[in-house]
Amino acid sequence: MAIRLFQSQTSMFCEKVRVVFALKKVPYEIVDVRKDERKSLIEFTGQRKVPTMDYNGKSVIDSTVISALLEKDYPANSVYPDGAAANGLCLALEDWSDEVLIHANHAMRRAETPDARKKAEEQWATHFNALEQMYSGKKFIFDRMTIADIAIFSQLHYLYTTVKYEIPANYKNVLAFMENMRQTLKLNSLADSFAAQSL
Ligand SMILES: N[C@@H](CCC(=O)N[C@@H](CS)C(=O)NCC(=O)O)C(=O)O
Repeated sequence: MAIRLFQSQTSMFCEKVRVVFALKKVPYEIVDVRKDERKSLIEFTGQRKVPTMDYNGKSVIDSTVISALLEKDYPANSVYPDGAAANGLCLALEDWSDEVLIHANHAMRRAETPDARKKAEEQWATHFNALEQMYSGKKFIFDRMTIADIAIFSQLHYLYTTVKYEIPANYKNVLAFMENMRQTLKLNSLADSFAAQSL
């Protein structure tokens, strides 16, 4: 039995999960769903979404569920903070990133008129303002890198690599966070997607 990750290299949710696998040093195989237009994924799970994990024959869908399961079965190098209060806040921030920042990414990517672009930039300004304060004087939101940082990084990284929008220079803490993540994940450049199997 083995672990397989059905994924696509450009998906931000897949990148989130790849970082969790790498931090925890869990060996896994990659199945690139673009190679067969998701045929093997649909055969295995009856649905199209990535990331999906084949966990020794059992299908596990959704980056949040996959990360939580890996944490339970591979608790070393935890990606959640200590203590229930911090953990609850971390889960809320993971969800905010996955469910809210994703829409700002889609809005920016799909903006075809100056008005739509302006609205997307306004959405991002709201989020950058929140993030700028979250990362004030901190490398990570909690006492170590957690799933909240990883989820936020994945969305901001997608904004940079795929949407081709650069974080404005006045958000110094957000830019410092991205540079810190780049170094921690050993990326040569922020233009690269995270591909390492372990850190
Ligand atoms: N909440 C899910 C979101 C997953 C998701 O939206 N995946 C996209 C790629 S980024 C996908 O596979 N879309 C294809 C589809 O829905 O058919 C997660 O965290 O894994």
